[in-house]
Amino acid sequence: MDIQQIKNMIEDLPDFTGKKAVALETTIISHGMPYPQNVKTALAVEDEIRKQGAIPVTIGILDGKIKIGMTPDEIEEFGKKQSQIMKVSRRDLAYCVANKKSGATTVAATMILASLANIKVFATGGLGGVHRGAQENFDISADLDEFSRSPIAVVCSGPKAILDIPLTLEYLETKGVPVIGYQTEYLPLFYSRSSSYKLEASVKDAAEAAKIISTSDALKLHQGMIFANPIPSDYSLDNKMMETYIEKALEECEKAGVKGKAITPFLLAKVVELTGGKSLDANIALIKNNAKVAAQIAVELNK
Ligand code: PSU
Ligand code: MN
Repeated sequence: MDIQQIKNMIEDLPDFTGKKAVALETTIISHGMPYPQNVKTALAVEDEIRKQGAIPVTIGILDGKIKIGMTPDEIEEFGKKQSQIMKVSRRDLAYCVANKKSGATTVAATMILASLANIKVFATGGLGGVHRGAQENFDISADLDEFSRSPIAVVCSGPKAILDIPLTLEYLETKGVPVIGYQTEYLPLFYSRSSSYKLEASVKDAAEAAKIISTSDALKLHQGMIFANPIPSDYSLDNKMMETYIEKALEECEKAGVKGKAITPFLLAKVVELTGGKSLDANIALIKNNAKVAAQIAVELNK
């Protein structure tokens, strides 16, 4: 593939301006969940979006070709190949495309590609953020900086619980990123519905959320925002109990000497193991719920 071909490929990307589209990432499929639950979840999430009258757009890179709207077969392939597929964040994008590799996009990379296709809303599980011990290990997810670059609203259940939550909130504040509670005044903690972190902003429904997105665009802020949507109560796990599992997972991560982008997938898999699959059920429930809310916001945005 030469540079001209790559340029043509990007010009050929679909344009979702004025369409009720919801972007979906692929790292959660390939690196965030085991097979076959990952594929089943990815397809169920798409259905959830269609049910609300919106268009699901799963994003990934197949042999160097950017796919904005993957087919069920392509999703199946990503789910099966798992870590054989590159985990692609902002820094990996150009390398992956130029070398015709297959890449599963993180929140950051999905925000970039979704914005290229003029998608305004994106649903995921939990955000990357500032890791515990970041004062020493400098581990801060590229997801956070992306919010000050790509103009897309991300519906999630808060930062992943494995992170340092207060530092993540501080970082987002510094970057000027709105963190808005969806029907809650407190930050949801991924596996758990609530926390003691009081948010500065909240909305009561999708119409209010859509109004903030349109206002941000009208003000030409050209940045993303976060809608933090709590996990459904039937699946919410106890904060304190999860903390003990997370600490154990962090210890094992350190012992195994896991570094860089492998850390988050390692921790998520460890927590699934330690909770006997309960955290996986929670993760599946919350992402479906986020997809539903994201679709409702996309519908409101295009009224
Ligand atoms: N949330 C999940 N599962 C995941 C992730 C988030 O429930 O697999 C992924 C997302 O793709 C997110 C990435 O962008 O983890 C963050 O990785 P890192 O911390 O290495 O930036
Ligand atoms: Mn990291």
